[in-house]
Amino acid sequence: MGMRDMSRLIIISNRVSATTSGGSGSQGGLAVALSAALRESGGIWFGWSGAETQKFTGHINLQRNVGVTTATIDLEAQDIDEYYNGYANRTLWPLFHFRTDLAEYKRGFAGGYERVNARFADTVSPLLEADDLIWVNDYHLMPLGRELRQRGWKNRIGFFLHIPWPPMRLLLSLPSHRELVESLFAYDVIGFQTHDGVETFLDYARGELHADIGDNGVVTHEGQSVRVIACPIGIDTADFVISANGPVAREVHRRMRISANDRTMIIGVDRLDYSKGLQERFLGYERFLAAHPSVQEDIFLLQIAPPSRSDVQSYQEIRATLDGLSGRINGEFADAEWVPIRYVNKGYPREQLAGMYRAARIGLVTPLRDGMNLVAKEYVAAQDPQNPGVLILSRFAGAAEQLTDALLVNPHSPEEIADALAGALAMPLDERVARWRAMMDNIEQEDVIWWRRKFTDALSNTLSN
Ligand code: ADQ
Repeated sequence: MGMRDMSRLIIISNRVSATTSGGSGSQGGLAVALSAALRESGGIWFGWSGAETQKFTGHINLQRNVGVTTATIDLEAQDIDEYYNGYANRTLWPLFHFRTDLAEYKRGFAGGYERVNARFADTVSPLLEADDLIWVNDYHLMPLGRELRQRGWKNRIGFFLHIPWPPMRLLLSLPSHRELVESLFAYDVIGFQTHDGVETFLDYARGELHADIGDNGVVTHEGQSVRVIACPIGIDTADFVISANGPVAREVHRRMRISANDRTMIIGVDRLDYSKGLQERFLGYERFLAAHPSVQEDIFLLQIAPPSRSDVQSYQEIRATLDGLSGRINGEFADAEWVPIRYVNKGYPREQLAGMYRAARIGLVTPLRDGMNLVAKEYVAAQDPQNPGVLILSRFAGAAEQLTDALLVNPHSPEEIADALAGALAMPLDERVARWRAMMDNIEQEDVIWWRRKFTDALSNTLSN
């Protein structure tokens, strides 16, 4: 219908990370892709600046960089505590990653979440125009669509969830689960990473709300309809391939080979988060070392894990656990010339990361739950087509729906991880190439631009609530 060409796009997310350059740098693929979308259609990216202010004023900091306008607000300490560190990262994140043991339910968190969502709606409203396409991102902002409707906005408003949708029985443990889910019916389209996410959402809509499930994923509840779609996020594949072949990546690759001293490298790259299965990964790797003494010193694991959300206690705890575990495994197996795990707590620019992925014979990606997992896709995109490495991937990453040619493992089983490592090390070149080609076909077709178009087309073509 061409609506996409006519409407401005308004992207709203917790944080704003528009790129100032055209592409590369240390920016993630998401920022690159969304910035490109904004440049095409015109529009604004709105969110929290990341900064704290004494008293919330609703003052908007507008900036224009290379065709992209960003609009950011500062939040008060109490907002950051209750909304960001509280409800988003101590309630919803653990619950949606199946960690009911870590989820904390406090009325103050829920109140802060509602307050900040209302503040987002109040402050973004003066920037909106009647035919803007509004795209709300992620679990921090689930009630924002409802807040905008209450302020009279009749635009098409869509919501994309970057993390998994939890099973109904788990979601029922959230005190305000019903209100939260009902608020989603203010949207016109809800996007999930996987078909599994769509099905799990429909389970709740059917089982708890007794909603009507129609054709084409349209769900109707108390007179409001929303369309639910699976829309898996991809990476900026073309750009990542260029990075992996560029001078920075090649230099990193060369230096990694020297420092590896002919040993085979296994790589893991994750934010330091309990959902990423780092502990289970180390234990699986330990199991492999113990079972294969003869190849022990021919391999090593490079685990890159920059700390995140360090104001939250469970993140301090997982960090301490991993410090202890990597130390214990290294102490147990290392000798004067070799350590089994190189454990690094910092981030790297994308070009350097691409070179490290390419230098690794195995990409080890073992989250216990993950909405998608872009590292798995980046690892594949960075490989040498003539001599590609092997991806070992958790069945519980959203990416496993698409990357069925990875070696899929249950990350809770150290034996499965150890077996997959043995299988990957022994895999002949023709099988490596065939598996890599099949995965790369998907990563090329369903890249981040495909994802963004799929979502905005669905939103453009859906009648507004
Ligand atoms: P994350 O949980 O952050 O994202 P992921 O999808 O793996 O997880 O994305 C991480 C990004 O950060 C990747 O682009 C990666 O290269 C980068 N990164 C990680 N460690 C890094 C390091 N040490 N140095 C530099 N860069 C690093 C959430 C969801 C995911 C979902 C994404 C996008 O949890 O499931 O895939 O959003 O929707």
